[in-house]
Amino acid sequence: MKSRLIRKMLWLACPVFFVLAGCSTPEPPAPYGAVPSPFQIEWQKMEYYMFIHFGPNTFTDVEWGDGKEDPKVFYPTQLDCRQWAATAKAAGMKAIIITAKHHDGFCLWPSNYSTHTVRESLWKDGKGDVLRELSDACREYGLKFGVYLSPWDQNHPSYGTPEYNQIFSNTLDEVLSGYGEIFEQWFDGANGEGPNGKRQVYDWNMFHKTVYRHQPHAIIFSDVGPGCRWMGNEAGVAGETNWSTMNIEGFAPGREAPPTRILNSGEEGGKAWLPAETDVSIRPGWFYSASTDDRVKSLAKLIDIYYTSVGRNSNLLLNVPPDRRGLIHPNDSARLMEFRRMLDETFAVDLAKNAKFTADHTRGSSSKYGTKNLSDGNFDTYWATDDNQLTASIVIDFGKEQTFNRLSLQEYIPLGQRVKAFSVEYWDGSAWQPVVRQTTIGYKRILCFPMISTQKLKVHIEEALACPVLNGIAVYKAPEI
Ligand code: OTN
Repeated sequence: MKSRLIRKMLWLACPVFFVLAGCSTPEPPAPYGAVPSPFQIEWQKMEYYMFIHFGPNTFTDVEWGDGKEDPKVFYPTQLDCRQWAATAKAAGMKAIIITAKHHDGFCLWPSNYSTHTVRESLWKDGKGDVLRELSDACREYGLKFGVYLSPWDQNHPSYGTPEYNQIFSNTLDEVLSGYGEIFEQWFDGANGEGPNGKRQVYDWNMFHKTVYRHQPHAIIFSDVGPGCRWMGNEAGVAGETNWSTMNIEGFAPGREAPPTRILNSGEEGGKAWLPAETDVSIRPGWFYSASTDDRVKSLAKLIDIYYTSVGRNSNLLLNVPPDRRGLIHPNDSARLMEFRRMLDETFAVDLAKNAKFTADHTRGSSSKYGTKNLSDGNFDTYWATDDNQLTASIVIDFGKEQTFNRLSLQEYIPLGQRVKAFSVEYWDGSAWQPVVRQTTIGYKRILCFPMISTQKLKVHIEEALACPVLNGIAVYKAPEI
């Protein structure tokens, strides 16, 4: 009787013992290296949005105007920004960024700092404002709105003088204070100044201060950000290795940009958090041309681009150029809807949603950092290992044979980007067989491979700069194209 009473008292005392012995939940991993701002995190979650190249080039059939075009050539007969916004929304895009001022210096709004604007055009008798119509349409359709302003301006008489920097800053003032929230400010680094051209020394500090004065949360795009970076080509192909970190000291957009291989892959351990943005056009050119109506990128090509951009830790900025009516051409919108349907079909069902995830290492053996966080759909819960544990394996047991050809992995980037190499294997019933060995993960890495049928899949983190922290693993079956 006495011994039973003692045993019962010990069991009751047990939890108190553990608490007193300090067996509490371990602290979260400390952030590693450069980490994103809250605004860069929200930007990264947008993943896919529309670029619009529209201006005099639409009517002159060139990619780079020379600033000498007559403003009267700009005359869209049926301009409808709501059609652009409705198309982007139906395509599953989250925003529209428009070339408010391209290299020809033509302003899509009646700027007080230029005479090469819609005011001097025939459109709406010079009383129109494309930025007003598009920003209103984006608001109506629940899309974010962004602007591209080319620092290079072949029309402005002050270009090439110190005074031009203030004039460009004034145009930024107008655009960034007059059309509501701007989620992204896009600075093209293209600059075709030749030996006869006027060479402009840009005051980037002034430009950035102007942006943040009006739009403190805006993501500034350029070769070297500071919000996001160009990923080094216009083919839609981010690096298989793609770090969202980079060193930008001593670099500037355009001629003084880092080498494209660095832009493409980022830099392991880079001091700045500078995620990649992949900009690519649905047509061969950036502006509309009737000659390319039958050269809209194929569905297969767009799918490839999705996996070499969003599937490689980069956002996808897909350019869709409105035609001379001021409308998105039916060939482009039809392809965008095919693309949307294919993405929806591919990612409709996560085959790992109800699978059993087990890891050989879990931080503090605590469920707070357990593998259940990998399939709960919550961005802010994650699996992690102890600080000194840089390798680990996660086995996904589907409970029955599953057939699939896509694997999506996500790191919890608020704590930095850590994974340097990983491999994937499947169980063939008696042994583990290799699927793929890759490098970085980042915000999102989607692996494509031939159809596999198995009950178990293993993800092995082979090398990491700090303890791995993953907040998502998913498995999909994409239709064969
Ligand atoms: O002729 N170009 O200027 C050019 C050709 C091929 C690829 C890019 C460029 S320009 C380049 O555009 C990027 C955005 O797509 C960035 O703005 C870079 O700064 C700019 O140099």
